[in-house]
Amino acid sequence: MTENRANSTAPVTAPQHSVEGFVKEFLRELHFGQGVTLERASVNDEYLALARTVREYLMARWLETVRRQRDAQAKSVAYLSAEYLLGRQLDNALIATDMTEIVEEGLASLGIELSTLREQEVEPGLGNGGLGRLAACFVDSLATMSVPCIGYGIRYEYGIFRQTFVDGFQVEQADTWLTLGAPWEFPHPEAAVTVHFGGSTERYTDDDGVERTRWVPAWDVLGVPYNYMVPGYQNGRVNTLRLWSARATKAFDLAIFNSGEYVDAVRAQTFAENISKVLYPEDSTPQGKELRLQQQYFFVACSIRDFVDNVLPADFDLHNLPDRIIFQLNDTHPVIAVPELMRILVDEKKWDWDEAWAVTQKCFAYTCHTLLPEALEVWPVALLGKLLPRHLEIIYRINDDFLAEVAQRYPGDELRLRRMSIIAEYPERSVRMAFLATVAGAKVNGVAALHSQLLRDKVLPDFSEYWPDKFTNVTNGVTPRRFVRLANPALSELITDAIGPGWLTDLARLREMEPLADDAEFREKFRAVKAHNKQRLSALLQRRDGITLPGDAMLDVMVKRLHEYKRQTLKVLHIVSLYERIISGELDPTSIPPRVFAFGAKAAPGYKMAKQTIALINHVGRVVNDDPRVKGALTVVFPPNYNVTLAETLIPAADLSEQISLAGKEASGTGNMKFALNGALTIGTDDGANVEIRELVGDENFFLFGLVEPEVDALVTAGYHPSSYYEENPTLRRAIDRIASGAFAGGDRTVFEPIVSNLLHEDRFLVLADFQAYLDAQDRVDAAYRDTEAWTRSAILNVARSGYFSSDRAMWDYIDRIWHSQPLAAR
Ligand code: 26W
Repeated sequence: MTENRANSTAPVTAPQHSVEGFVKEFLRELHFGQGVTLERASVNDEYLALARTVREYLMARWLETVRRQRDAQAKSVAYLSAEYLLGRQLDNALIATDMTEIVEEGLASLGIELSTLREQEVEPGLGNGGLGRLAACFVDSLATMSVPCIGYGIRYEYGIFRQTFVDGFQVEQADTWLTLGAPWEFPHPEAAVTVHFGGSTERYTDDDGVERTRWVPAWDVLGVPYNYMVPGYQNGRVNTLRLWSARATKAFDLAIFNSGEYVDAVRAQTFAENISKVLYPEDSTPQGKELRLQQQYFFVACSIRDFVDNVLPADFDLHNLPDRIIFQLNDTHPVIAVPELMRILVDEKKWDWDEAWAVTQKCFAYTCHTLLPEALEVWPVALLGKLLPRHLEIIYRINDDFLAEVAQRYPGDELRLRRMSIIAEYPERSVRMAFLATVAGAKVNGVAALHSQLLRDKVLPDFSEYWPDKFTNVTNGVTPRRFVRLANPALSELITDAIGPGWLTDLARLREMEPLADDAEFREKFRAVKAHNKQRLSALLQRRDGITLPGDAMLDVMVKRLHEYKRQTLKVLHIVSLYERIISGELDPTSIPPRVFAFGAKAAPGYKMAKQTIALINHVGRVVNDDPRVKGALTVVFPPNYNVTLAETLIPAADLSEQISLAGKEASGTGNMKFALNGALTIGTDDGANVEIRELVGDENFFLFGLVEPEVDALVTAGYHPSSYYEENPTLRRAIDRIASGAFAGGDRTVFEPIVSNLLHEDRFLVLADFQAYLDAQDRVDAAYRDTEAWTRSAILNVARSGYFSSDRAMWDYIDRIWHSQPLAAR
């Protein structure tokens, strides 16, 4: 039957790659897909028809890629990530298929502008920040490199909240990204898998007389897969991203419906479907909420089930699993996959424990994305045991075996056992997910050189001593397709004119541009690109938010999640200090280059200090922008709802990239890479990937300031007293006093009092200690900016020397150091 079907399958062919072919297909989609005529079509009708037309061009490639991967049975990467911050799909698909011109022309012939339809797309914001965007860059690279990969995650019905400002304060709104239609997804309800929760475990003797355990769950949900295309860049490949959506199971409702409790049954349905309802907006402070653990187990259980039952051939011997798969754990969020695979092998497949553990240990690798101790996930044993009783038993057994091994290597070292135990006893008995991932993973990596070093030395020192070879570094990267080609077409054209198009898949080739930094004509063109991008940004902000940018100013940008360790407050103090020095007559505003300070940042809804900081930026902005004494010299803008789409217009326009986290706190950063690749200079601390950026672009093209990590450590150990900086530095004191005076809150001293008193009495992230160094570095920025030719030269060198930060390179590093998989042979 299957044989016959395979033989009789007609080849799937894409529509004709021409303007006429496109127009025909587009109108067909409009008529038969949307059910409207061109005269009556809304912008949304046209957008949906366009999206469906473009995906038809990808379809043949997708089916072919899946078939080839199946045939080859090559080792695949399963990227397990609770977040994918994809950004808009349309333009990326057009670039991947090289269709932009055809589509532009075809639509124009119908009187439609492509740019209007582009703006209709609501981006899928299924992630919080860097970690989610990294996952999206990685799957893009793997598709472009023809490496077999499935991305697994959650199809949240509501992604990261939409941010609005009311009187300068953040107000969150639900992100209803699905309401106008979701043309990029392919739901497969028929392929749903069942996931169990709760209940208890019981011992029994199997047919062979072996004592075994089984899980008797209490309730279950269905996971419905939604497939998304991940097109490689003009290489004919399309990989799959499979996101899971929760539905109530039939059995579940039947039981309750039959009991006559109709309303309860419907409520139970809602309960099940809650699991994939909303993305947790917390970035770096895990909340330990039951629903979050449900989400984690839900998507991981669906994914492993899917891989074992659907991706592998029916007769596959699971002893060979490590030859076919590596599950890459994107932070600790999917780590519950470890006991899940053990449960399948031991309880369902009836393997011996040791046999199962040997295989499991080869199937996982773990990436850590943080250094903040409070960001390391722990799950209370009480909660985990209630939701996943069998998994808890398995974790205990893994821990017992592991600690027995450690005890053998370090006899009598009780303290070490306590330190290394996967189970923490204080303040509450709980499972340390990072430890579980480290014990189970074949490899553990950090995301920048400095981070990987600190991970070994500070976060997991006992483990790196125990398994020195387990630890490795892979510095993050970003996809040049989205963050240069798509976001910055003008620069892309300039680069391609200069060195040819090869750089887009081999970013190291940007080096070939280096000599052009000394070519006056090229510098002129480079500046024209920047100016063009600033105009484009200016037009967008006017349209989007009614924000007017001044004509000719340095664009100084800080965009990232709002977090104390990232130190947006330090930037505010810089602005307030300049403002205060100008209005007090100390600083002549015409003596400094005019600057626009642009911010973009969402705060976790429950993070008070972060939300206050947002309000402070907005309030400072209002006062500064309205004061004629600084008009033209200082402008503060903070467009709400910073997301991937806004980043794509903001980053290419930037002159200065603010990367000012406290040294030793930012694991890597990836925004820093996007800015450098788009020709901004960085002002930054010696932190995360800033270290590597500076090494590559050169000291003279980077504004370094601030304490280095060992100095931070020493200062904190010695006892840090922020108020002494306040007392000893009049510039700092005047800036803080101005905030404290209520000058930015209509005279009300209470509004920003928490920020002021936090800075003076706690200042966990050493803002005051780095203040003067930051101001001095900003003076160097001003001086450098005045020499236009030298600045442009530095900007060009930033682009030319940042090719290392391609996510393609990062993927090769994962392949070499962690996965040991191979790209599919070229056709
Ligand atoms: C609620 C729990 C939680 C904890 C951590 C949610 C999300 C996180 C993420 C790890 C936060 C995050 O995005 N981390 C960032 O990951 C980037 C990609 O590696 C790095 O570049 C950033 O430095 C790191 O902060």
